[in-house]
Amino acid sequence: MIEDFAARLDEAATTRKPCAQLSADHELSLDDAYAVQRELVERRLARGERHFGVKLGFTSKAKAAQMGVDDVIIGRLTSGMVLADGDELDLGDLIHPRAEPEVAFRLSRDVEPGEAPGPGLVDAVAPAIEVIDSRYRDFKFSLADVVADNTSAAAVVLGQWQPLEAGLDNRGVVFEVDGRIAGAGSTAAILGDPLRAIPAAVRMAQRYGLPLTAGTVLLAGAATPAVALTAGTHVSATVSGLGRARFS
Ligand code: OOG
Repeated sequence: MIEDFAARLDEAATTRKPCAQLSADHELSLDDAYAVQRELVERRLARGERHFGVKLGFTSKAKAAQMGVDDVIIGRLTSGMVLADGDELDLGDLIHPRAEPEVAFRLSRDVEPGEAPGPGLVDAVAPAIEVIDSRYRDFKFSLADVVADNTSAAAVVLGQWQPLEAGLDNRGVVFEVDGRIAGAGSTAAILGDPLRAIPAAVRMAQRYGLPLTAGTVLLAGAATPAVALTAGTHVSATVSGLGRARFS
């Protein structure tokens, strides 16, 4: 079952044809869903992609309400998802992509299995944009469905890294499409303080066996609801004091 489900989601992504929710005709536990996610990511790695990071989802109440779910989830980022700042994203590779402004952290060293998340694990922070693209029809899913689908992860753009600083808890976030404001909020939307995403990501990664090696990027989750992408637009996310991330 796990293999079949991963194959179904992988095919939806590679052929750009959305599929039915797995939970529509199967009881899918959260553990099963993380097993499907692992298998799905293994397929990317088998095609030559490398581990890049982990991402949290539904760390913001607005996001969770937008999608009708209310638990934090974790997924994985691979090298094939990474765009350089200012690069072009090809919408033809995606089904119904949406973008959201985020904050990214970087692990300074390997986290040992079972190690409690403490200070010094993260040495850098950057503004980021995550592109999500549900492999399910109409972007509709249950919590287990979206976990199996690697939390809708599709692409990520990071701005400049800078040394981790204190006081990230209430920074203005402005999300622009072609210079018009498409979303605005505060980093407070991310678990009250995006720094809380660090222990949350470490605990969830340890629980579900996601890698936490030195250099792993942690995406803390969206600060505003996601915005559907249309061709030919310029998208940017600015986090006060951290600068901006962009793509076209
Ligand atoms: C799931 C991913 C949500 C976030 O930042 O909350 C997410 C989805 O909405 O498709 O990445």
